[in-house]
Amino acid sequence: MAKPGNSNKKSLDPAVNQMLEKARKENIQTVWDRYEVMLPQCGFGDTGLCCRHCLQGPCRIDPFGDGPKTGICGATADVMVARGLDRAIAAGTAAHSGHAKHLAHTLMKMSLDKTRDYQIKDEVKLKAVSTRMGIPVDGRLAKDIAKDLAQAALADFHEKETPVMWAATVVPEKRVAVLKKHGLVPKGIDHEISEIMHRTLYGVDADPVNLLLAGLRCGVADLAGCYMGTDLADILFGTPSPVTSEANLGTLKKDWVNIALHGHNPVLSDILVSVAREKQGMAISKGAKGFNLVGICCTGNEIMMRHGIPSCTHSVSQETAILTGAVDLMVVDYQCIMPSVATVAQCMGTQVLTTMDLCKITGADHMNFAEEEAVLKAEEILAMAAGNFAKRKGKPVEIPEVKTPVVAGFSVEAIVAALSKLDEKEPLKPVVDHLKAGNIRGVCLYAGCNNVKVPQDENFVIMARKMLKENVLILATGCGAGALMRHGLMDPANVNACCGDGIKAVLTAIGEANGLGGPLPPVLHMGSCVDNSRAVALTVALANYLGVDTSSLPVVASAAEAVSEKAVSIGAYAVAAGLPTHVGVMLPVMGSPLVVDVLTKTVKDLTGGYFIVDLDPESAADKLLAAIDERRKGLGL
Ligand code: NFS
Ligand code: SF4
Repeated sequence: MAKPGNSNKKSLDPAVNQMLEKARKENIQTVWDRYEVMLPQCGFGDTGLCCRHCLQGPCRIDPFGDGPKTGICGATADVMVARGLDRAIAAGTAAHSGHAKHLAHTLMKMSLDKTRDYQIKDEVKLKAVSTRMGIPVDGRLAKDIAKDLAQAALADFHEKETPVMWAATVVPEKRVAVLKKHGLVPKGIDHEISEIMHRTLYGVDADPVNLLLAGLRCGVADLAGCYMGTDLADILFGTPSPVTSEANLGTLKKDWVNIALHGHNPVLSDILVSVAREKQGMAISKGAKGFNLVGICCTGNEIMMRHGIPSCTHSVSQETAILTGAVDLMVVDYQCIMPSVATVAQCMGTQVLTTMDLCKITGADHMNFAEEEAVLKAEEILAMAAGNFAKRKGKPVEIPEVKTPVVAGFSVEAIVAALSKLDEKEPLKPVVDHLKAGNIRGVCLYAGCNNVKVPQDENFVIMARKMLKENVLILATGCGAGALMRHGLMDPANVNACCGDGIKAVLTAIGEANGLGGPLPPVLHMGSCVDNSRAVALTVALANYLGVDTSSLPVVASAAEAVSEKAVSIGAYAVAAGLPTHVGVMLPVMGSPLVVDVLTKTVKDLTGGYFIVDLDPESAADKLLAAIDERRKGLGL
């Protein structure tokens, strides 16, 4: 066993490093220690050349020596790699759309009065989305519209005559035509996921290109799941608008009942935020100054975007929140929750509470959360946390004094509203004018996770800083947003130091037109991972305004430190949408030169998008800048 926390450069974040030092002293293992003992990782798995899809396996292919060149069934390296990638895309799609389906059920329960704890917070968006779905809205009660919309959402999961509406109605017509031409329009979200499971079964699809096309189509289904997740969350919990907050472990407060909300779906976290605000007395009665809710990962993004709740940490460093000893309760729903949080929590005497039946963790407590009694459950959770505080009170904690100011909340609606202060009739015109003038060279979205294989935040920070100097407008979501916020890139005070003159002028003009007395932050926080849909929506709005397809725009994306299969499925839809898409860690595809060639080159002829795999942030940024310039040229700019 390696010694815990042998500190080579593990994170760029000083707060994280401080906690890792504490872990080392107290002999508590973290993700970095477990990574070290895992090395060297298996080369077959690393390159995608191992298959366990049937009981004759496991099979592995030797790409270099005299070992096997096919699996026992005859599957080639190309087939193995393509099958593996497809299953990752299907898993990612299942997660995003599972989150969306959950929200559709919440909306349905609300509209049928099965729960009174949820309301329609954004009726304008309810009507806009419903209209897009062909649901009549005029003269109807919001609840009735909501019921139809929930039904339409649920209908998008199974195979039906019409395509998946959350895909077909959210991209430009030109893009729909491209997708149709190549058979990339999904018929049903669950249908595409299950078809991937079918075709990657022992003895089914053995044509790597056919497999990859199905993977891309499933990627488009993933866009639908994400888009639906964003739409329904905005309707139920409000569409974000700019809000100030803070990030990093320094947002935990010694004398407060600290509750860390971790996971993804606002169905639980949003209610907890509102109930905690009303029930501060529960915390005060236990000798605390009140409840201090903080977010981790994407649930953190959801409640930061809508309520300004601070984010305490993200992704690979989630254990460090518990290592402070100051968290009284970590409440999780699903996705990206390392099972190790329960182990670290046991060492620190912290309670972890799982809340969804599909995500229980040994060592954590479980309480099933249901919309029917959401407020009641929220009160129980708050009481649990307050009780834990009473036991913790007076005991030593170590909270790193590190936090950064954040301005978040940049939904497309908020961006358009801000731009309309510059041009009321054509809000997108100022952006397009700046694009033409070169003040905005292009747009780059940073998304996805932090990966233990990369010094935490390094790829994101190096790339974003470089591209800001090159006048690229930067959008961010997920734990990519987390990385950039923890390094000050969502603090307007850093615009001067970080941005090129062009982008500085743009951010300042928008900020001042909106009465902020200064610029917008260098990086615009668009939300959680499902909210990558917001970046797609902005791209589509620009494409429609210019009358071009999305693949013509100088817009690129990067999952610079990707981990989850969700990042893979998002990458698939970014490519299907026509975007050059960078991945900053190795994808398990290198064992098939054919698959690599299709993903990085051939697919460009189909969708206009393609993958760029580059582990070096400097050269990755250069490649994205080159892709931006190529597209500018294509547009005659
Ligand atoms: Ni996206 Fe968000 Fe974070 Fe990665 Fe996980 S929380 S859904 S998968 S780790 S960005
Ligand atoms: Fe081996 Fe083929 Fe079975 Fe995969 S499906 S484990 S390659 S025999």
